[in-house]
Amino acid sequence: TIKIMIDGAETEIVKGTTVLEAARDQGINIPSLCYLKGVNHSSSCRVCVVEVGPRLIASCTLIAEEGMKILTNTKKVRDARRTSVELLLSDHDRECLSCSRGGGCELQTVSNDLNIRKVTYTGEQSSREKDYSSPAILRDASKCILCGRCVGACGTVQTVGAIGFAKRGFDTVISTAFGRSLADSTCVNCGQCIMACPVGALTEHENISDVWNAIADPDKYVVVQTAPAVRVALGEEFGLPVGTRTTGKMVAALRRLGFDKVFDTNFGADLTIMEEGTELLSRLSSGQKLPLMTSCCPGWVKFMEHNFPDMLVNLSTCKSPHEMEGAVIKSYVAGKLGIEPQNIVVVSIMPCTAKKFEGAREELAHENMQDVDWVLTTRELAAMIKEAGIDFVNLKDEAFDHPLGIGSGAGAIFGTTGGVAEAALRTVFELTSGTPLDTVEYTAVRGMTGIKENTIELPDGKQIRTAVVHGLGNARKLMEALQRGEKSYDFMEVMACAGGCITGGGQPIVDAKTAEQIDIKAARAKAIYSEDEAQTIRKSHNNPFIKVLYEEFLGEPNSHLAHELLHTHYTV
Ligand code: HC1
Ligand code: SF4
Ligand code: SF4
Repeated sequence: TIKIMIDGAETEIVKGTTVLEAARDQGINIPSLCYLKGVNHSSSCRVCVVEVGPRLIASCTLIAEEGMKILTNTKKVRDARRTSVELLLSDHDRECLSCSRGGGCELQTVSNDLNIRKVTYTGEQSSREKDYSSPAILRDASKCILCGRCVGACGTVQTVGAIGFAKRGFDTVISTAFGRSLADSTCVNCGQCIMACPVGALTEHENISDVWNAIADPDKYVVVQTAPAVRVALGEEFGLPVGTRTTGKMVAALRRLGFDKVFDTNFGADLTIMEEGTELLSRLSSGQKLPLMTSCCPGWVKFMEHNFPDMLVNLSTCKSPHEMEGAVIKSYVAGKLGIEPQNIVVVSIMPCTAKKFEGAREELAHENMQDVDWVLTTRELAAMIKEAGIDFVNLKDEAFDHPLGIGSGAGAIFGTTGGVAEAALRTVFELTSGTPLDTVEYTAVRGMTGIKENTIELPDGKQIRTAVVHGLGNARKLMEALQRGEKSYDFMEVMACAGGCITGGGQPIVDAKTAEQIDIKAARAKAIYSEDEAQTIRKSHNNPFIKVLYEEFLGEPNSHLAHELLHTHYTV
């Protein structure tokens, strides 16, 4: 440890700590904008300056040294911070009342905290370009403050590098390579740039009015399904603590919004396990196309298409759970309800922006109909609930509709890293042994380590060498190791977002400071595992309605009909 003086008080800190971290530990709230722990450390905004000797220095990149004397609250410091923020505001589209980031904007918070009451500087305005090309992500340069947090998320964390700084000086912008549209870039639609953005420069491509229109259309039967990770985060949009489970309230709210049926994507996840588990066993016996790689994350699928096209054969042919569920809704359920599939609109509520892109992919259609018509993020669902005037926090719990409203605990854990692997192992193990498993928890695939390796021995002696990866930077590392022949597996679960879907690009946005204080991933993952523990049925093959669906309709896993409806191929 070393000793430093902050505002006249001596304090002992760990060597290597930045002045910003040291001050925040002392309860001194230094404002900042461009700093995002683990993502961006560029000190470009200069809002976090402090006085050290005669100089004003950005505290986010300043490593404290023994004996350093730091002043965080002098007139000189306050004036400099205010000037930096005023300059940002002078070139910012200040239509705050209609901005999607509204009260959650970090620029608004900082400018309020600094008591900025009017913007003194006015002058030339830089780029006002808006890019609406992507079905998933919108970019609005008029809101951009050039902090670089999105560039860190996309380049450093995800290793996609679809967006970066371009041009110089006053003309500097965040842009794609060669100024292409985002839809034409290497962007995989993961939305991690949105999660990093402190303002409203990056948002999802909203489909709220499309869904309101469908609900209002008397000729349409509108069915909604909700992803595993939505229920453990939606409450945050209504002020509930991170990690609150709101499954019953979410269902009640969806009914009040006017959806005709409220189904659970956890059912689709169980169906995926039946299909993918069977596919794994058959690839294991043939020894072909191993490792089998999961295909439920559309960010990962597109990352593969751009970066590892020769390994696309390794992807599971399974559609993702909500796509499978959409296909079942427009075939089996349509038949049961006596409704023409063309008159059914399937809406998926997802923690994910890439699912918007996935929903529109031609590989995910059947008889010229998309399996899923609209995808809304957790944030868009919250916006609809607010618009409808529903008092979410005080809603009484309601249950999902039948028949696609039953999901097992195995389906529930899909929402966190390791969940798909654990769910698959529960079923594959039991189906090969023929006897029930005593312990259902495979803790080896749990936790937030970036790459988790584990070998599972099946009762018949077969081994499944498993790797669980989350975050595309980790996925790239592992894929390159596979290519070099340094690694070899039978089964790989890959999720584009660090932590899995619980921190997907469509989830409630957590500001930079809160993210330092609360372990968001751990809190939401804990809630997901509680969802699993609360179920009496914890294995996909024991879901009673999965059994009925195979008996009445699909035949058996990987049957001809199952292939036609529930599987696809990605090629480039
Ligand atoms: Fe996910 Fe999935 S878990 S992809 O990560 O396989 O979005 O939550 O719905 O489809 O089930 C997302 C989450 C989600 C699918 C499932
Ligand atoms: Fe990069 Fe993901 Fe944002 Fe696309 S959505 S620009 S891949 S961070
Ligand atoms: Fe979407 Fe989940 Fe993949 Fe993230 S990990 S891109 S939220 S499917």
